[in-house]
Amino acid sequence: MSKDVESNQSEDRNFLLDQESVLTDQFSRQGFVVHQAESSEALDYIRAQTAIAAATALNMSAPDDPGAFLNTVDQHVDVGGLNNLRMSVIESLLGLPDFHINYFNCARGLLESLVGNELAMQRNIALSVQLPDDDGSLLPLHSDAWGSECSPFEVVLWVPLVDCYDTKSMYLLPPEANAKWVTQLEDYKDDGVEALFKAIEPEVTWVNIKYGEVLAFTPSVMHGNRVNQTDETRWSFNIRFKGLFTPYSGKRLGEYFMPISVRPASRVGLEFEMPGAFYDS
Ligand SMILES: O=C(O)CCC(=O)C(=O)O
Ligand SMILES: [Fe+2]
Repeated sequence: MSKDVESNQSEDRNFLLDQESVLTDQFSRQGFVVHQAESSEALDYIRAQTAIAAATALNMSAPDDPGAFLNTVDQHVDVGGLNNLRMSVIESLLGLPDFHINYFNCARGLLESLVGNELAMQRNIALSVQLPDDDGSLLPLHSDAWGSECSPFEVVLWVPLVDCYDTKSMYLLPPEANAKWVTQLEDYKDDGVEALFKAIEPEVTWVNIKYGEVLAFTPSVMHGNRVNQTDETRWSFNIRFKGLFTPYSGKRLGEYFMPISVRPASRVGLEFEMPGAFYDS
């Protein structure tokens, strides 16, 4: 092999556009990116449908101001009724044929930059509703990738329906700190995740995000939430996306994930059959 060919092969090329490189750097450094929603119509549709579904489940009429209604839903439901409300909202939203495309349209370009332009999307709708001071619906510190179900190629698109800040939001450990702390997990085997959280707490980033913005993060780093100590209710969706042709673990294509953007060259490739007479013997 000539010297030129050799050096070309070892070079790490980056043909990303400038704005893609900015997103890539942010995502690699922070483990997440917060971005303006790309379609306010799509986001408003999702919020309006969620508010209508919640009001219906609570035997109320559709609210004039969906954001204010969701933010103060603790005036209409208590901790005991919360899970039924959440499940009923999810069921209503799953009945909308255009929920998923609207959700994707909130961050189509962002996902294409961070993940790829041939994508699989989680079918189920994951919704968090966190009432003030409720310790019953917490997601303690974890990395989704620690379970055998999650592929590290997944990215979570987390969409809030209300402004989220402080303990009303969620936290993540940036990748560099995560890489350091994962080597020390063994030390916390007996004391548990609360002790681990206390140890990493000074290094976590709390995501400050307003309605109108979306968050994309890698669930391979440690993250979670705490008791919501604000006096407002958090409403957020978390739905996963991954490159269609990246490895699948427990969450399979056609079951947990569905293909949402298949390019024609891939269709040709997937449908191609080698004519029998031309097989190498
Ligand atoms: O919404 C949260 O606070 C945490 C979400 C989460 O753990 C996830 O989407 O993987
Ligand atoms: Fe998670």
